[in-house]
Amino acid sequence: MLWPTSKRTIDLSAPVVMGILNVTPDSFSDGGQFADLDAALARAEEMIGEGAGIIDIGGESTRPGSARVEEQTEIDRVVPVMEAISSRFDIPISIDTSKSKVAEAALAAGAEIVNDISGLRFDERIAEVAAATNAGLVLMHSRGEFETMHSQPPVENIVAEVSNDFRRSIAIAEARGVTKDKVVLDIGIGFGKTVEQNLELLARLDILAGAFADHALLVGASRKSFIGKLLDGAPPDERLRGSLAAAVVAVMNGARIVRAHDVKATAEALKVTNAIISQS
Ligand code: 8Y4
Repeated sequence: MLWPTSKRTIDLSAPVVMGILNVTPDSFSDGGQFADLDAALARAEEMIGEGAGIIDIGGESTRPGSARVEEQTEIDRVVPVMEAISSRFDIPISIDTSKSKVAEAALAAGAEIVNDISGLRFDERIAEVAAATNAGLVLMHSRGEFETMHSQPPVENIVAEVSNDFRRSIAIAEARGVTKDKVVLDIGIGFGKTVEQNLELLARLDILAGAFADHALLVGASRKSFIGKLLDGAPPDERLRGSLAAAVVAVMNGARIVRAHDVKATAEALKVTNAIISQS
């Protein structure tokens, strides 16, 4: 399986790790812009050495309780980082945003994939911006508006809902000029889902992989709260082993890309997983 972007074709025949690079301000840092940029570059280089195949960069936190960030603020945060990384390293960069203006600026600064956690529900023009440069487009499933997406009432059949919403997102993307081969789908672990629904989506991912065989699937379970809840309230820095279990199951059930904080551990676990799958 291959994923064409504006700059290259990404080989998805073996699992790919998408490393997470947050450029939201750190309340403990007072080093200013140069220190932030230097830290981002160092982390990007480290993740590349650890086996990342894509780096996902976001300037707006989507954690429960986070406020929306102004468009220009988000652009000012991500663009210098994208320019610095893309000029120094040959690695695909995705822009984690649900705003078309931010996506446009990021693509001009060296990004080649748009990762939209709203699946085109917040700003459909994201699709036009992606189409204009032949960028890759990740359409993630989520429920509710930005402020309420982590507190949605549970739905009766989560696999059916995700499947219906995927169809809707794909139709918008295609209507606005994105070709099918550019679109990767993501079940959106933790976005408006109960612990049980997150588990069900991972357990039944093979159904979605079969139903959407034209599209690669991406899964991001890394350090998410359902893992903390299953591990007796473990904090995010104690969720690595649980995150690896989720990543392995996701790939066993058809995921091609895994979004993760801990790139080295995830890449190793998925290398072994893929060797096993390839032998069957
Ligand atoms: C600790 C740290 C615990 C971060 C939770 C989190 C996804 C995504 C996010 C995903 C895609 C997050 C931007 C939430 N999750 N994009 N983005 N798929 N495609 N929370 O699952 O990492 S942000």
